[in-house]
Amino acid sequence: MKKYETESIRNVALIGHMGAGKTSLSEAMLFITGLADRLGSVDAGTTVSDSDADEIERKISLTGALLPLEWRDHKVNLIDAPGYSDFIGEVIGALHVCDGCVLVVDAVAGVEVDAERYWAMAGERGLGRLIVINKLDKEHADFERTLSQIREQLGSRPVPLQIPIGQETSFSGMVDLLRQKAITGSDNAVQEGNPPADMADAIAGYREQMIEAAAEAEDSLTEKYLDEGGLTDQEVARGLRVAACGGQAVPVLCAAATKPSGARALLDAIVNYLPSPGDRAPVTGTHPDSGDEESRPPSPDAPMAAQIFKTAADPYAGRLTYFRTFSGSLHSDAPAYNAIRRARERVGQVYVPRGKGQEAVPAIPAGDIGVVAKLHESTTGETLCDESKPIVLPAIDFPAPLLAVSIRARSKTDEDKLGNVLSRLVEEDPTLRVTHDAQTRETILAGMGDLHLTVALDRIQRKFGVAVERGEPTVAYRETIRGEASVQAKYKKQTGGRGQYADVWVKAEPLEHGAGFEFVDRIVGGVVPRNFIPSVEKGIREAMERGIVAGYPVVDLRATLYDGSYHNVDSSDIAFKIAGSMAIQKAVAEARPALLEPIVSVEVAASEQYMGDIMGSLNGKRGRILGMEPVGNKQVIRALVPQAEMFTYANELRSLTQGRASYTMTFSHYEEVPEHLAQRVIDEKRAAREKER
Ligand SMILES: Nc1nc2c(ncn2[C@@H]2O[C@H](COP(=O)(O)OP(=O)(O)OP(=O)(O)O)[C@@H](O)[C@H]2O)c(=O)[nH]1
Ligand SMILES: [Mg+2]
Repeated sequence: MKKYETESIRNVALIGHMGAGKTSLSEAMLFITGLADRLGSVDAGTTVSDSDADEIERKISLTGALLPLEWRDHKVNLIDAPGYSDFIGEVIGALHVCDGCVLVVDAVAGVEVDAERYWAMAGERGLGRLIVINKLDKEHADFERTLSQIREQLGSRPVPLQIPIGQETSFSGMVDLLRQKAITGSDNAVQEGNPPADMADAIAGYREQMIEAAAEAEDSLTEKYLDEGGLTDQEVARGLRVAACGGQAVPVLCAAATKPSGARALLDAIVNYLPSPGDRAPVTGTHPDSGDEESRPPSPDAPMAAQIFKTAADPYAGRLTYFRTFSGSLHSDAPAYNAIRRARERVGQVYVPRGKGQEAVPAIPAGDIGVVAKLHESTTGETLCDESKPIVLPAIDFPAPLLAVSIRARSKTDEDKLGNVLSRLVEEDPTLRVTHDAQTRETILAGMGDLHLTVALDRIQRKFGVAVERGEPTVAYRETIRGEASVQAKYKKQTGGRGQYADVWVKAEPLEHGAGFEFVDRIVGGVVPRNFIPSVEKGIREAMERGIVAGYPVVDLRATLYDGSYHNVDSSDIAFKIAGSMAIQKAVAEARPALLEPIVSVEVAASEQYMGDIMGSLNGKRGRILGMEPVGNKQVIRALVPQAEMFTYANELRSLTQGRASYTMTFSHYEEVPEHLAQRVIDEKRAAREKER
């Protein structure tokens, strides 16, 4: 691959609801650019992107695939993200390092719930955005209906750059509205011609909308349009680029990925309308020592700053680290500095994927994305930089897990390996967490949902050869407080020789939902010596992590250390840690503790006749119905339901509707568990611990 300037790079995430056709579309792009010698298919398990055994088996994407390709003297770093919301961590990682995205929407199913979610995430991050309406060749495809869903559900202004010629089985290509040409045939043998005569009105109407959207994007274009009543093709393109980058309007393209049709025009649109890394404002981070803000421009000559967005365990190559260079250049066989760990890394050979293979490169300059094997220290979210110009870029915000299962190795030998395997798994996937319940002696694996955990357990078996059994699902309850309490805790022990002494006063107050934990040090006059204060905090944190009332982590709480006393000889770190732990346990117990449970947002789609039964069953699960609306020939019910009630929903819904309904479930927020149920949860957890003893 030749060398590309920052302006000629496009980092683009392909996002969308599960099964919309992202992988098929990526495969089509690889095929027409010569990086795949034949057009692979998801159904046959032959795509470049879905190449893991578990992706092939399930026919869905489970990880984001980095697929660099070259088009019209540009380098396009495509990241084909999974659609299934359990794998949202991969979407977040991809959006973090991309400047633009393409939302793929299924013309049959329309705009679905995860499309809405990922679209909003891309918008919040200020990415340039395009939409492709795919599967136009499929029965029940509807271009116009999808456009109105984009307007209503995504709250965006769709501006078609193309309109389909025919639809469903009669789909034969599209009209390029800017050039007013019909593009037919498959992508590797396209034919251009005059548009069908009966489409003249539609073309004129959509073309007008497109020109207006371009004119409104920039003041000078608006003026010209108003004065002269038109714009040149170049001006339209310029306006569309401004609109796509700023979000005022969204260029929409057409595709039938598996034909393949639409991939060429999509690549053109990516190059023409999405931003380059050079269009980005400088990245900002902090200096690891002073904490002062630092910024780095997207220029290959500036000091280096690169961020890791993905870590993968490759059975042959070992640990693979995917990174984007935001500033400067990350060179092969050169040192790099991880400022947060204060560690030097030896970077080996850097490379970029190329189709199913890879290509070694001397460096990854600002704006580009690359891979390196066998870094020892650094993991996902961390920054690599010049040691003389250290910077820490903001961490990538991955969501906390929602569902947990207990796991157990099948044999003693596997048990010995399990710990190591789990830590590698967690390193690969920042949305997985492993905890050990010291009291029940269980290992708990927590993730984003059932499929996420199933895939993780399969990987333990398949990739690392360790056989594991899965226990009962457990809800990731949390504890919090509703009131305040100020308490004293004194830890004092006098056993021959040196004793132990620590005395602290701690106040606990509730914080708003999602605020986490805050420790405030209000000690004056050295009544608790400076050097012991971190131990108090540590004791508090550890007790909160273990849980106080029911053994679930305590969240959304501020602990203020405001008084205490010490002993010249007997006070120690450990004594203050124990006192901190005792204090928070006492304070939480007195501050009206409450249990929180995860609430999921559920969307069920089925035909009208099943609506009554579906609503009845959701109501029976403490669900709150938010609304119902027709989508295509179905009704979609939206509801908020406690996750604890939803474990067997797949089976229930199947029997309620003879398998004719589908549903999606995504985490929404935490809510207090009603009092009468909370006691039961606490008792059950206690009983489980008793049993293990
Ligand atoms: N008829 C038709 N089928 C398509 C088209 N695009 C994709 N498909 C089929 O739709 C299914 C899902 O396609 P994928 O490319 O895996 O979709 P995806 O968006 O990558 O799915 P996830 O990664 O699992 O979210 C496969 O069976 C494809 O063959 C299309 O344009 N027309
Ligand atoms: Mg896919």
